[in-house]
Amino acid sequence: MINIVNEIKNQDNIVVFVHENPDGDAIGSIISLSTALRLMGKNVEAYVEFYPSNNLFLIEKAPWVKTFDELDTSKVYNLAIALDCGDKMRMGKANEVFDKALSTINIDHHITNDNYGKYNFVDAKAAATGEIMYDLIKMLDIGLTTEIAEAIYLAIVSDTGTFKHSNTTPKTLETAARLLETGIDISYLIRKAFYETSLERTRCLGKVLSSLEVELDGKVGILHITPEELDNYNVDSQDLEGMVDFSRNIKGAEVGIFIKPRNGEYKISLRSNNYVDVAAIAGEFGGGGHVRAAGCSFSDMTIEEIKEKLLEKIKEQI
Ligand SMILES: [Mn+2]
Repeated sequence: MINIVNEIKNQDNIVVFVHENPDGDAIGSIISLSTALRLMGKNVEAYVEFYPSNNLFLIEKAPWVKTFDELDTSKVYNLAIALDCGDKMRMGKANEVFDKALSTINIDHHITNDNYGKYNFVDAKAAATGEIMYDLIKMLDIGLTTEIAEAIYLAIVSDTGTFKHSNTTPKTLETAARLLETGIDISYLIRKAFYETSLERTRCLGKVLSSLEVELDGKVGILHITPEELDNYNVDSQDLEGMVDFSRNIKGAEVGIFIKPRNGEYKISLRSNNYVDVAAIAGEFGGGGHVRAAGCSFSDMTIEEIKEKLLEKIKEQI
């Protein structure tokens, strides 16, 4: 980590990226680090693929975080920093800019990360990249402002499912305690990020739930929505986040699957409760993630064919 701290201190003209389809950890990490770099007086730019609607309330306070629409892929930065991005290709369009940068840093907590940066810090024990941001920002000698604390808190509660997933460690809670000491309004933050929802999303959830099927003696719950069905609802693909949990929360289920359309293919969310390694299953199909939460994509296949492929692999672990 000290190499990374020194590199950041010595550099200027910095760009920060996170993975495509950014989640709360990605958003919280990019806001917290870019805020800290600005407080250090650095020229810093930050780009995400799009703004997830449930995190807009925080992004609005960090107007320098732009979307890919404004990313100039020909620009050469002195330093590019990738956060929460287990695979370089998951940066999407930003990957090209990352490659061109004169120096690169990769900070992440995905166990599958292959250290693609010039400087790397990958801690698979960290519950969220936001947890690493807390340590990094402290080492950069930047105080914990309300803005930084809110962003890191969002990152941590997003990846731990508000401290209920097994990745939550004593260190996670200690970090959260330090964030709470700044006086941030955590109940407002959690309501905005996790519970407030649109009428359209609630209606779409009804459709998704009605697709439920159970397989392998009730050990696998499967949800899906087709592109045609999705067209009937005014929702974005990020509005479908979290729906997968309904399939793994059924009593007796070990694995939950949600098959949803995204960019002309099917994106698969996989979750497990106790013993199935869904990262390994996603890995079989070119995806990745964590042991209990992973994802992959399929193109040119029907939902039935996808289910069959996934069940074949899941069967080996059940
Ligand atoms: Mn993460």
